[in-house]
Amino acid sequence: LKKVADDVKTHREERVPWFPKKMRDLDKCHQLINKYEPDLDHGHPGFTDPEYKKRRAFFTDLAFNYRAGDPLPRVEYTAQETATWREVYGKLSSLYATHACKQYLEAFQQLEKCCGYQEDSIPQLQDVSRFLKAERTGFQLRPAAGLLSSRDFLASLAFRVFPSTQYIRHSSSPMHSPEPDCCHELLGHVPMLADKEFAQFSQAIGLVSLGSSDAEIEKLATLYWFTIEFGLCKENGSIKAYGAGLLSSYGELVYALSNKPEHKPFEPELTAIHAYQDQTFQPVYFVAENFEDAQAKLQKYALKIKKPFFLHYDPLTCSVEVLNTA
Ligand code: TIH
Ligand code: FE2
Repeated sequence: LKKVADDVKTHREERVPWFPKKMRDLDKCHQLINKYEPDLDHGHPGFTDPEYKKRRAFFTDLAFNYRAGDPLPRVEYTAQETATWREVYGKLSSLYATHACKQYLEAFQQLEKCCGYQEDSIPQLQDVSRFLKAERTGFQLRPAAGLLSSRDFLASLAFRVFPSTQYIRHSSSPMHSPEPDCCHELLGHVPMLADKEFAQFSQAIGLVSLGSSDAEIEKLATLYWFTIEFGLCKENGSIKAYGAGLLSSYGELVYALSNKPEHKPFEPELTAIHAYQDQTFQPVYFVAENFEDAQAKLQKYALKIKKPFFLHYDPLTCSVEVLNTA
């Protein structure tokens, strides 16, 4: 089913895909890609675990019942879930000093100091969201039931809203998960969202996506994938990770910075059409000079996407103004 705009038309009366104009509209942006869920994916580590599937249904309900403005639900995690977190946290935090970019390390320290990041308990989305919003970049979290469609996911970023899953990966596979989970959000995304330049870069991709065609969304999602999820960047002559999919997977973080995969320079035109892997490790990673440069390149790329209107984001009302050029 395609959502169609009621209020934006091109000069030829072609219809522009519906898109959210204000934060509340994100309540309608929850289309899921469920091919990697434990219920449907035979390769999922939780596929044969009925207890795990039951627990996941609880988290699905939490996310679907959430509406913009509600407090983020607080969850009491089980001993087994906390044990999985402990293992992931312990293993990964031993790698960060050598593998993560400086922006990540800075934020991670802050999160340990001010936001209860530690291996003995899983941080609550509510506390983390408040920290990001009130003290760092204005980004806030919103519960997601799983992997969202690219269009809905990218649209959220335009409003500095980051959809976050709240369940944890299956205990049998702590070092890599085929789908996002709270380890991925909390250890991969959150520290980067605390960085001002990175937050701006993330919102910029989101804004470009609003009202774009399906073909453009596909390219933007690929750009998103090779930057925010699996991006590498230069730092004092060496290469570090800033992509969340790397920073939350011990296995892939080690692999990405080894000499096994290919490293290519980040060039939006080429990166946007590169094939990607969403089940195992990437065969290629793209290396940015720095976030400023990545954003400048992205803006240049965005200018070439033809849309029959201009968008202006108003941070005071958290809404986009649509200026029709037709
Ligand atoms: N593979 C990541 C992890 O193990 O944490 C999770 C994902 C990132 C992107 C898609 S799934
Ligand atoms: Fe992610």
